[in-house]
Amino acid sequence: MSLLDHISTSADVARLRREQLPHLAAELRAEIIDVCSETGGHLASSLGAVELTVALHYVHDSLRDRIVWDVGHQTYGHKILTGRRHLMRRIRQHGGPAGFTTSSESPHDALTVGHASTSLAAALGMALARDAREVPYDVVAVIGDGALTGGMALAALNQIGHLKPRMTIVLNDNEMSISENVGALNEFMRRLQVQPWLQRAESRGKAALRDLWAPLAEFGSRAKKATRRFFDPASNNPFHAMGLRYVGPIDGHDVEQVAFYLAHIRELEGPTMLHVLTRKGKGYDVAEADPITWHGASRYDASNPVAAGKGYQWSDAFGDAAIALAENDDRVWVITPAMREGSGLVPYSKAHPKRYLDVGIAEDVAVTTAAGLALRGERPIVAIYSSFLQRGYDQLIHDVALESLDVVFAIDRAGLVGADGMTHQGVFDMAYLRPIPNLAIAMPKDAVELRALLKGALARGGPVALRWPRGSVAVAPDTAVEAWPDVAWGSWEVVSGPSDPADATVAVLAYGVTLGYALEAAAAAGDVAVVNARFLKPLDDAWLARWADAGVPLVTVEDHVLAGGLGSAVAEHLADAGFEVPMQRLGIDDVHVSHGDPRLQHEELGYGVQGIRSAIAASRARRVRRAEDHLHRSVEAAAPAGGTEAGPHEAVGAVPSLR
Ligand code: HTL
Repeated sequence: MSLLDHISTSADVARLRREQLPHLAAELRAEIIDVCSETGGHLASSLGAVELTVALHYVHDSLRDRIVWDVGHQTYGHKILTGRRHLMRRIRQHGGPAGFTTSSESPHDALTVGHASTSLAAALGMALARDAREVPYDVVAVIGDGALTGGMALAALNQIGHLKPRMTIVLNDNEMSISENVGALNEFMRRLQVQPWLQRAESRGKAALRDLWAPLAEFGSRAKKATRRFFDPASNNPFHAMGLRYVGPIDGHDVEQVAFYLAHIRELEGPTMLHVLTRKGKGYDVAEADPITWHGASRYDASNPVAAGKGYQWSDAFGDAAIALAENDDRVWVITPAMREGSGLVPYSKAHPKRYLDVGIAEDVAVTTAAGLALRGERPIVAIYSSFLQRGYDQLIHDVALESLDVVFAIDRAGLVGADGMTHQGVFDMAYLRPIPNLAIAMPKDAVELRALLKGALARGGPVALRWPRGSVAVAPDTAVEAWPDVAWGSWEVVSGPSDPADATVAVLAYGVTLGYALEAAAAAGDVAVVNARFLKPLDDAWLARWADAGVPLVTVEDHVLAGGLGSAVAEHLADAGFEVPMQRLGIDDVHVSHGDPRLQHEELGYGVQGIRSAIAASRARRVRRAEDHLHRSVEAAAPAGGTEAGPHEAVGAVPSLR
């Protein structure tokens, strides 16, 4: 029987003998590799945190204490140790556990999370609450070196160092964000590792450690004296300067050592940062060798792991277009907040390294740096995921939009994103962008249109938000920028069915992925116009006026929340213009959508092919009804007073079932 078989909570880990901890870590690592081979997921980060996870559960109790994992993507081990082992084969799939810590999933998860850099502020709040109520529990934040690049994390450190609540901050430093970590703090942490005095201190710490283990809980004065040299050594250390006690760096894969320091630190007053060095992908050759590819793995054969190719993605289409545009115009820059790979920018970063900027996990900095560039005549493109742009909202309004600066937002992962789930859904951006004056918003239907819109956005000037979904797209033909087709700014296009409203029973307005669904749903119906409503702002007013005037019922379809999306925009516009047009709006209705297969979720939420078909049928029936009502009224109007039983009754009676 394995050790893991006996573990479903921290208390079970705490019952182990300390010599058993490395065995538990080995089992946990093997289990994570096996689980991810079936499910995919955040393999490399979870592997790097295995010893840390075991040590945390050995020293702390995640039911009593609050362990706040930053991002929460490195917690597969934590989930396995806390009663979710049997569910892990469905992690990130519909009905299975989330890929991040989620409070509603387990009381062991202190925070619902997925976005980076929140752990320190949340842990600070928990520590303050604890102290206010005088309840005895520990608060531990676990933050990666990547997440520490976020302004929120740094601002929280500033508060923690000021208020000094008792808490442990574990800095899990693997030198990597998703790609190589960036920034001055990162450089400082590299220097910390090579300082000879620290290495000496570390070996002293290790020697002391051997003497001090038994019993773990009893740290007499000898222990304290021996370890004091290692604790708090750095007077020129920025963490120290911010008011934290700093310990480390220590080897984060020596589980006994990590547990030793955690146990010691929990006895100390005030905030202490324990700096642990780990290796992303630890213990799995391929992931150690290429932690970037194996950061977010697709499923693989555990005995012969080969990273699955993803095919040509929307992100690649953007990256390729950006390279071409930057070649054409030396004012074009691309800025990413730590998402080089996900945003398709690896080739761009090599092609135009001087006009490429990774600012770390700092979306706010990405947006305002773009504002600064634009103020000096450059043409920045901020490549950003829809859900992460939420972090740059104030900057977008205050720093870019108020001055109407020439900044293009290349918004990736717009719509439901699948396995990453609730925290990463890109379904709010139009609602929060639409109210911003002079900001244009559009979504292309394919890679050719993406190019055209990107080129058009740079030509238009001012702030422009272009969005595209996660997933694959057909490669656009290899043509020079001058030959890229233009899109008339603000125009929609009928892509199938009648282009004259007089011939249409229903018009379906869709954009992005839903356009494909609309085409499929309307495939056999010659009277249904399917419209690529690619501009969300400005709407195609002229088109709308013509079709509304003809009274054609509209169905809007979007992979976005209904509140504030295309449907809302169209309804508001028609109401303001005095049209009364029957409308159905399909999209996400006031719910948070968790992880799952987006195609199935679109169907479930009523805006997949079936949902559109039903909406078309309902609109068609309504149209027929209206036509009959109209006919009825005109016949009644034409009939002589006290008229005969003939004519009108027949006409109305012919379609009783529709009433
Ligand atoms: N921006 C924000 C605000 N949140 C997230 N989660 C991202 C971007 C994307 N992201 C991750 S994981 C990750 C990023 C940038 C790297 C985190 O690096 P860290 O941890 O050093 O903290 P490591 O993976 O163990 O090295 C996800 O979305 C999962």
